[in-house]
Amino acid sequence: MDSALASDGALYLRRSVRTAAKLLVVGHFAVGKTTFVGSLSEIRPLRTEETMTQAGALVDDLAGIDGKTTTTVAMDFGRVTLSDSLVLYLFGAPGQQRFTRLWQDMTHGALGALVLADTRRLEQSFDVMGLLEEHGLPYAVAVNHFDGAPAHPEEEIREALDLLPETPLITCDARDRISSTRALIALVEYLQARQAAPAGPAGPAPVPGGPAGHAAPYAQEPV
Ligand SMILES: Nc1nc2c(ncn2[C@@H]2O[C@H](COP(=O)(O)OP(=O)(O)OP(=O)(O)O)[C@@H](O)[C@H]2O)c(=O)[nH]1
Ligand SMILES: [Mg+2]
Repeated sequence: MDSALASDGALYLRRSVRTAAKLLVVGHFAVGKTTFVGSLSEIRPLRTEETMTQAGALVDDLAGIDGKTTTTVAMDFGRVTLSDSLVLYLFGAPGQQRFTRLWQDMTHGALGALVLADTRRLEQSFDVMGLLEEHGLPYAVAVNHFDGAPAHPEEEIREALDLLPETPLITCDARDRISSTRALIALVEYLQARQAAPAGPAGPAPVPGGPAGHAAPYAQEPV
């Protein structure tokens, strides 16, 4: 796949774009979702940040996270043109329990998700992985590396997160565009490989939220 960001700083889609796909960027509180979408987006990302309050400190665990003063209260949105013909729309979805209802809308039409994880609080990723499984959305996991966070061998992280052997596991720095792009490409390649795989006896896996049996990203004419 041509992994170069195709429209650096561009506002409008390239005329060559033929396929658009919606992907989610999910993870627990303060794992770096807003940072990730912001690093990657070629348009000014849509953010819904609000200042955190004392009341929020009781439910959102800030241990080990310095200098964070805002939190996402609805979603992040950004756009990445991954190749001449493929554009990705990224939706950052908060992972806290209180946002579960928002997921009904967020998951609609999504092809898959990138789960951001933090090795200091791996167990907090279970809620979002459970939600994705409930919604039938395939996902890859990207460990977002924070300063001072323990670096475990891949096998240990897989085991701790109880990942299937085929689930991609990558590391990234959400502040870095190239690193974040690599993580996204790992997800896209995984989704493409799943769709290219021979269909089982039950037929091709339907795209969640899409028309039944429609196993390819929906095609969209250039805007
Ligand atoms: N060291 C380091 N810090 C990061 C990284 N990614 C994000 N941060 C910082 O971690 C904090 C949380 O990042 P956010 O992007 O706000 O996380 P979030 O998941 O969107 O947070 P909520 O929306 O509140 O759940 C911010 O202060 C970021 O600057 C990273 O890869 N490394
Ligand atoms: Mg956020």
